[in-house]
Amino acid sequence: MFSVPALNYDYDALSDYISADIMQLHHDKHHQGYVDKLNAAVEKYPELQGRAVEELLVGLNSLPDDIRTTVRNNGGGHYNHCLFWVWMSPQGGGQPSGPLLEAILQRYETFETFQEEFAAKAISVFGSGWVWLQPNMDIITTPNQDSLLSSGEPAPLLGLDVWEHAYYLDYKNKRPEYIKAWWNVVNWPVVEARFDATN
Ligand code: MN3
Repeated sequence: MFSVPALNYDYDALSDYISADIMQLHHDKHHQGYVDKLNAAVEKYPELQGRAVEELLVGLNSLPDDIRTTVRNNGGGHYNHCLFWVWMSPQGGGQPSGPLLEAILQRYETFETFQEEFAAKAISVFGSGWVWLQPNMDIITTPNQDSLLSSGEPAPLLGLDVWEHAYYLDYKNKRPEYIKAWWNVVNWPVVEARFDATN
């Protein structure tokens, strides 16, 4: 059975940028909803039980027809959100350092240019989706809760949820303001460790 991991910080820990109301709803209701639907789908197939969510997403096309879309949406939602919670921290913000910063600068010349390109991609997502930084420094988007793992991509280094549920209570329709604020909570040491692990 899959479960929603506890946050490493209090619901109000990011409240200068993301309110406790959003964090609680997003974590306890939205993420829990993905987990409940994922569990209900996998329950029908004993042979799938015990598989990691990553395995299910990588092998999406070989899953039984009747649960493939459910796993795509809710397995993807579970995987994406597990990462999202640890990509944020009340001690976050600033810039990365070390090899990750070097790779960003090699590709984007300045950290600010990287942030601008990431924000532009995040703003470009029509409707609900995510924007990702990949190990090769590409910035790409996915619709809905689609996981990069299902399209043969490596696991992302960093990602931002641009579903309205992630920001609407605080920022209303102003997605660019949410993106700008979010940089202040990005947990760069986690992103650096993910990058180091790919090299
Ligand atoms: Mn979300």
